[in-house]
Amino acid sequence: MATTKVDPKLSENSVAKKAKTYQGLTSQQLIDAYRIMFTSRRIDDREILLKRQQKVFFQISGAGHEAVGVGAAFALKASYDWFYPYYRDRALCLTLGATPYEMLLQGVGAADDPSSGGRQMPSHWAYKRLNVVTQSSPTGTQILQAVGCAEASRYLARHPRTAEKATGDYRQFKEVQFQGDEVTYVSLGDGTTSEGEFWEALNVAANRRLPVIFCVQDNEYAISVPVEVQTAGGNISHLVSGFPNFHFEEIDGTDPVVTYAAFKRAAEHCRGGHGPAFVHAHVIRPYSHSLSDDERLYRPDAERRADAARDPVPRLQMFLLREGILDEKGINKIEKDVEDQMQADTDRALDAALPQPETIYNYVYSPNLDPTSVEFETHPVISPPETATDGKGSATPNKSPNKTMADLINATLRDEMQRDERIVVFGEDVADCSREEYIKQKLVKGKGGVFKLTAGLQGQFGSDRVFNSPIAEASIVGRATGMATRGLKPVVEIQFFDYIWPAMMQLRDELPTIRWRSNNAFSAPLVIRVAIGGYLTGGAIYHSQCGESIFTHTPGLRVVFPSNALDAAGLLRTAIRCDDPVLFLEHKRLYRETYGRAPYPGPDYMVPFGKAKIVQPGTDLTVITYGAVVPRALQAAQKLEREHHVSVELVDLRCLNPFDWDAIAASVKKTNRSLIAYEDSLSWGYGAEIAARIADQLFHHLDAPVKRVAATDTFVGYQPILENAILPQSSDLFRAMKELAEF
Ligand SMILES: Cc1ncc(C[n+]2csc(CCOP(=O)(O)OP(=O)(O)O)c2C)c(N)n1
Ligand SMILES: [Mg+2]
Repeated sequence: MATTKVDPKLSENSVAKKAKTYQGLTSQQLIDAYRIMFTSRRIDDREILLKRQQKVFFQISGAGHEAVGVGAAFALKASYDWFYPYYRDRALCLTLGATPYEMLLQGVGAADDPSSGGRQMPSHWAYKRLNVVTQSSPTGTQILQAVGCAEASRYLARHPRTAEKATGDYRQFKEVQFQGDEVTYVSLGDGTTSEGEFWEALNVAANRRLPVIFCVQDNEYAISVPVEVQTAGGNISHLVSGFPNFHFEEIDGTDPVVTYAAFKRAAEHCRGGHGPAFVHAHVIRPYSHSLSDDERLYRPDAERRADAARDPVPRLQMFLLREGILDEKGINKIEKDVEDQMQADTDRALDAALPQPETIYNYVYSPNLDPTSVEFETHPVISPPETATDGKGSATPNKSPNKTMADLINATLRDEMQRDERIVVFGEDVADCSREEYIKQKLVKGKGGVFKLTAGLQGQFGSDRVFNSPIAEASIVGRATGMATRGLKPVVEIQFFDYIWPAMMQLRDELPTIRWRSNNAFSAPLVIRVAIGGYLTGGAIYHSQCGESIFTHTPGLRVVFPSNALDAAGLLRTAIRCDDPVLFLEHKRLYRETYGRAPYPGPDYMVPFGKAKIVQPGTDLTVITYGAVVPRALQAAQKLEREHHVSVELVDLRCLNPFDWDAIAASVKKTNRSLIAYEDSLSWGYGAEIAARIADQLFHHLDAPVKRVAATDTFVGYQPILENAILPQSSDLFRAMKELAEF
């Protein structure tokens, strides 16, 4: 925190008032508060000037929100507590220890901008050393992550060994720190309380009594939309007051002393383990929403004048004068110091080196651990049948050594959880039984997932590590992201791919962007297991969808789609041990299929990402596919061989991002014909990209057009006649292969 020792000659009154404190804040702290608040406002003014000179490219101010930031930061601890601020939190960040120079570096987009290396707009704070976690632009996405961060604090306090350094996987690169009683601060505007994720977050925080302080900075506007349009009844405090376990404060957030006192009480409640806190701070917005907005279009002068009368910066100045803490000279000295420093910082920032174009690919993925490398390539170690794991415990006698994909995923989860205490598993219905006593009293057997993939994990590892979540997919992914940012390894489940969409903001704008947008300061490696796909006979629209291309179209996310039990085990282990976020797609139809069963390949079996498998070699044409189309294509290929002596090379991609271009190219160069088959609807599907690349890069090797077989451009119907017509069948594949061979 910046401190100003005021010359006693300039401010004799301050000496006289030295002993007095203000809700625990000393005179010197109030002087510091003024310096910081004035600095914050002047950085905004400087950025506005620089924007007009086209030296910065965007500006959004913290004006009017300075007092709440300073008061909150005084009550909390930098580099100890955790912070998920939003863009108006300039003064909070300055108080925690960020410098004006660092902020100006972000404004100009400098290479050394510590928040993002020139990748994010100004006021998108991230200061690793201060535990200020990288911030994005979508309103409200930070809230669930903050909840996850608080959950991580709780977990680490209960499982301290988890924080120890380990080698041989992502843990080597993920330092974990915790204090035991740290709190997580998260802030948002009044308008942002309209987002569903806000309510999901309050619900979880209340229910789990998490040490998180929600700070709603209510300036009564969300761009041009006033608070009464956002919030039923116009006061968010009234709406949230029914949540249990909370400590509530509704305060004048233009007063740093009032704010400090409120945050002290809030932090005490959280640190004591009583639950979360909610601080509703009434503030003002003296500048327009951002420099792209002109509030005179929707706010009359009188309203703006009324706001200005509550401006926290002149108010604190008056307070200091009135209390005799500073005199006019003292104020002038502070302000001049700030202005001089600002000029020097601005000059320096404008001279700072800019990021170079060749750096754009840095930190899309982990620079430390490459999941395509040989480190992730191991061989199966098969136990004799009588001791092989059957997915329900390693010692259970076992008739056949061949296990289903469901069994091997379950067994892999068990072994990995055994090996790495940072793994937590949660999602809808994943626990055996939330009411533990029913299990303990042997009244029930337990569920463990609607497909039973997580069966027995809660029993073996306890309810801290395996637990149910509310039906709130954004909360599953958002909380997991917060936990992973802190160093845990959540392996969460989305029950059906068809219901992944509430989590889409987290999946598109948050999780995969964290490493890149923070220039590698933060990362959130985790695994999201998702049951996907059709061929269910009766699954209909909402239990049969694919849609993987939406996620392979998202940089920063690894996407895996195994077709058999052995690959599922090996790829899941790679997903867990690697240092990137992974979407692990499990085909429901394959969970218990006879095709592709295998013995458990042992506790270290891994398949590297981006390595296709040649399911059968061939010479006449190449079929590139994955997932549940693999067994259907194999059946078609075998029939074609039998009946027409056409030799098909069948390539199972196994991993969709990264994918094995080398294997595709080698095969197409050999056969000169290619068919891409996928279960998703045809147009814009995953195979479209593969087809385009083959056409582009292998044109001279082709003897026939690049063909595709996929689902129709419809949804999946319930009646089996419809489902069969919609999803690609073995007969469709047979026909297409035959045509291609005859071309
Ligand atoms: C999900 C999402 N929708 C819309 C926007 C555009 N947007 C940016 S700030 C904002 C208003 C936010 O208002 P409020 O939460 O009251 O915060 P304030 O700016 O007033 O501090 C909007 C609509 C966005 N960034 N994210
Ligand atoms: Mg607002």
